[in-house]
Amino acid sequence: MKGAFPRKRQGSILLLVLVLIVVVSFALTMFIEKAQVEIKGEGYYVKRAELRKEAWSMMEVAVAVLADVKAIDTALYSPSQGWGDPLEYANVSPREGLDVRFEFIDESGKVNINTLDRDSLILLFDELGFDLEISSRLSDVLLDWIDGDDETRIEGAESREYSSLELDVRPANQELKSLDELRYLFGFQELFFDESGAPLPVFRQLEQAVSIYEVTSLNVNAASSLALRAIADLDEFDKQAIDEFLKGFDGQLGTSDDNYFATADDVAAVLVDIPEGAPLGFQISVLTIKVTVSEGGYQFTLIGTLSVDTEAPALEQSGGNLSYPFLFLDLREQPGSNNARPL
Ligand SMILES: [Ca+2]
Ligand SMILES: [Ca+2]
Repeated sequence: MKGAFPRKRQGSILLLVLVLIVVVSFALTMFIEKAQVEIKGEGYYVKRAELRKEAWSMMEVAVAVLADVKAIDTALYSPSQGWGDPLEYANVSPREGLDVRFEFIDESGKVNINTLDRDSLILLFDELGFDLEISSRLSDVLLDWIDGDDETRIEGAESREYSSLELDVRPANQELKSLDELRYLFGFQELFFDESGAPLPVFRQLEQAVSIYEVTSLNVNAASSLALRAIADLDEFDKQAIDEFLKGFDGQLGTSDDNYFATADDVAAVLVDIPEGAPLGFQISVLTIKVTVSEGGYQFTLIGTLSVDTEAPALEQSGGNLSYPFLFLDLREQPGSNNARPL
């Protein structure tokens, strides 16, 4: 016997050491992986903060450009006035590597869904391709959601009907605050959203035709054919005449010779037979600006809706001298789950 331990004992110590090495390396690997995930997470927040700042600055650029154009032309009619590309207009270049995209949505070219009566709603859903049975059901459900009472229309739904659902949903009994709210209404979810809750193409079509903002006269420069039909009583022929005028001589939209209606005479010249009392205008009253900045596989979106006719009240700190050119009706960052995500 030479060693202090018998051979068998030495074998089990060796095994113990090996096991320890395996455990330690496993723990180390786990630690490194976790640290990597945390570093990635940290990077995400840093990037989001950075892109948020850029998006807000770009929103300021867009608003400044709109204010400038409005000061010169006295009103906003259409991006063809030159504000469609705010960076070019203002001669501002984003810092290197940053991609900036602007999207303008003229809410005054749409119908306020909250004020449509049953017949107009049925027409709207019919235009979106639903049959009469579905269209009239959707209309009743929507009207019950908006009306202040708790009496169920023939095909509608009030809190009694919603109480049979697993989800804790009740009619708002007030106007829609956002079109996204529609996902909670009976029947709308299946028809306008997919199983994961993402909007279907028909929801996008709806968004182009209606809005939740109060618009007193429809801007002919941006009016959807549905809006023209539903509230101005115009037909497809009139819409074609309008489109031809907007396209300019080359017959294409988005080129430098695009026209826009800037006076009542312009409208009268193109639409010879305007139905009496049709609420037709040629100016933008409510405009949504969507700014998306992206860099290095991350993007961030900021959305603002402003009333073009209304100046914001003067700031008290400026002694009443400094006022914002427009009144923001809504300003929101795209919900966190969709914002600043790696693309
Ligand atoms: Ca109701
Ligand atoms: Ca009701």
